[in-house]
Amino acid sequence: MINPADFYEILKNHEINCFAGVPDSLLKDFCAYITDFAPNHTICANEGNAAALACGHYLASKHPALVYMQNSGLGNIVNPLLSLADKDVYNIPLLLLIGWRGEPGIKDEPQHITQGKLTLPLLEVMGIEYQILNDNFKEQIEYAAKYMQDTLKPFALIVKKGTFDNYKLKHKIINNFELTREDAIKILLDKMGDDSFIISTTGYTSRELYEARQEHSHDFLTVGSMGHASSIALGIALNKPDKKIFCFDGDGALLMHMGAVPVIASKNLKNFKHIVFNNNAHDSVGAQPTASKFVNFKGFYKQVFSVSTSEELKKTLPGFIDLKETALLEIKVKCGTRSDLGRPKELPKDNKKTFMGALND
Ligand SMILES: Cc1ncc(C[n+]2csc(CCOP(=O)(O)OP(=O)(O)O)c2C)c(N)n1
Repeated sequence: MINPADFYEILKNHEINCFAGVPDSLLKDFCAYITDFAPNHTICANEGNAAALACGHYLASKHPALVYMQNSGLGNIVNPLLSLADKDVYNIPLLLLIGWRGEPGIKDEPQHITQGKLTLPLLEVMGIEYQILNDNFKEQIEYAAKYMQDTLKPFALIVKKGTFDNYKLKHKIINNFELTREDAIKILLDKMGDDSFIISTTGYTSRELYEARQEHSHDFLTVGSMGHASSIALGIALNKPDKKIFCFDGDGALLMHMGAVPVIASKNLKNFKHIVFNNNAHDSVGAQPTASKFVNFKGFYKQVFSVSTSEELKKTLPGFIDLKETALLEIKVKCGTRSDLGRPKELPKDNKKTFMGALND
């Protein structure tokens, strides 16, 4: 196992001292370490932003930055890798640190299986050289640094489950909000009525929604595709003007593809309601901060509500639900979930089938 502090020191020795990325559970200990110690560390809204930031860092410092991400972020990063950093475009080096979810032979959730199989082939087809990170990390970083210096090309280190030693974040986000996300979900379900359809975001939100309802036919639990739940909901709401469509979002997911918001607003839908559980963190992968503290949700739609207690939530809900226009409800919640939180028992394909059955009934 690699001690995150040792890994960080070796990177620094090679003048890799800018860090940018989107958190991942496999990288949680390293992410926590740099959150506590690296002066030049930016937690980005999506992986493409992180690659672009790294390119800017290189332009200004002549040193490559490290971009960390879960392999599901490869989709977001392909464009800046191929049209910015690529050797036939600006030819800019950056060191990718990629958490390998869905590694073949290791049991994982359905949304990681194909991505896991294709992680190495995707890098190969993009012409990105890589190594699987192991205990010889000193030599590996040395090799990567030399490769990047000689070729000015990106280089990737792939991180298998259990590669890093434990490191516990010291600078934890402490928000004192009263509500847990799970309590907020229960209050929402109580007031929304059984005929409402919910498209919920990836991570704890979907898992908690699944546990909170006995009957799942009205819930589309988006297990992957972080940041796209609201656009899935939009596609449904446009087709079903008589059905009440709710999107349950996270602040990290909302920020990842925030461009969806004005597009939803432009549709002027009566039946679309957007709800964001704002804990200022990527709670599902280690509670690393998001930038949501710096966002004023008030401008997102014409009607925006913000609550932080169960009392406020109960008071606000009837008016919010009955509004005949798209609106956002920000629910400020604390981080954390139950240690015995389960996962949906049905496969995503079965979820789709029952959901479509109810929606098209
Ligand atoms: C494209 C992509 N990048 C990264 C991840 C890893 N990931 C899964 S859940 C999550 C955090 C989501 O944060 P937020 O939406 O605020 O919800 P919370 O976990 O706080 O409830 C991340 C980064 C992912 N699934 N997809």
